Amino acid sequence: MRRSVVRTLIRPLAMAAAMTAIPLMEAAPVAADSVVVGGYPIDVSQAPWTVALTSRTRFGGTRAGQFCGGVAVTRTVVLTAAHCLAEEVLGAPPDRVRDLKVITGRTDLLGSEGAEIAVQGARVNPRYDASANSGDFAVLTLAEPLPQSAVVAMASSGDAAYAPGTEALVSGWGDTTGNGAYARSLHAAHVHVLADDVCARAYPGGPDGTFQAESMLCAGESAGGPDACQGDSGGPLVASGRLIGLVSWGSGCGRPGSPGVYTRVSDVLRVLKPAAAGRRQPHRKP
Ligand code: 4AZ
Repeated sequence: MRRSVVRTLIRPLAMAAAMTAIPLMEAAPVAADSVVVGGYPIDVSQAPWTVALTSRTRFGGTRAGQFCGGVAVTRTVVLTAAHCLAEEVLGAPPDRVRDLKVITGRTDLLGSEGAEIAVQGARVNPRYDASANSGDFAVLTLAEPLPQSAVVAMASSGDAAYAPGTEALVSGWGDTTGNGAYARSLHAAHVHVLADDVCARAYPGGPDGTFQAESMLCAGESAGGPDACQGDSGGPLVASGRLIGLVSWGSGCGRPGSPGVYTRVSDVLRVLKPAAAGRRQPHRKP
């Protein structure tokens, strides 16, 4: 039986830190029954689309201000989770956080490789529902372009990469233990895409949250183990060389029967497409 624990939903690193200051009875046992989140260190060149979302003024410099992940989908566009940009996290709307940056091409957050690029604009999905945690994505525009080699293609709906059983890689600088051990160096874990009915049975509603197949997918291992965790939010889940998910939520980390839940990237495309199509229309003279 799954223990009833405080939800670890919608809590990027900053919110988790804020919450540990609150002596919630249920807060302590989070992930105490989980195995170690079974990832391994990688070099950023193995998942070059992975970026760190940072603000040193808000989160301090010990981990270069990293508080969420993100993924480059064009040379100037990074996707992240909507919940990463919530006012409870940033303390202000994202356009008021002056040093909001992405770090690209850097394995060790405290190293100097790669580049730090300012976020010029941030748009939270207008259909994001924080209470259901659905539509959990935001679009960041960068002040300078990334190299094309840092960009990953998004998988459209119907792409075979979404098929249950597909092996996928999730990457980020989040918690590697489920107990607040945030990584300084980039980590990754192999997980398998799970069938929607498996995800719906894992998260049928109630305190652990509700799985919604239209806007979410879930991935993990039936024995538990490898999984995304706090601080990885907004980061990429890539299968067959294409982006299928953004780290979004889950009950604990790496627990058997509680797979990681991801924003479904085909739904991101569905929401973004009307805007992109609008921009492509030629200007007509009256
Ligand atoms: C979080 O709080 C979080 N195990 C992210 C991913 C998962 C759980 C929690 C998935 O940001």
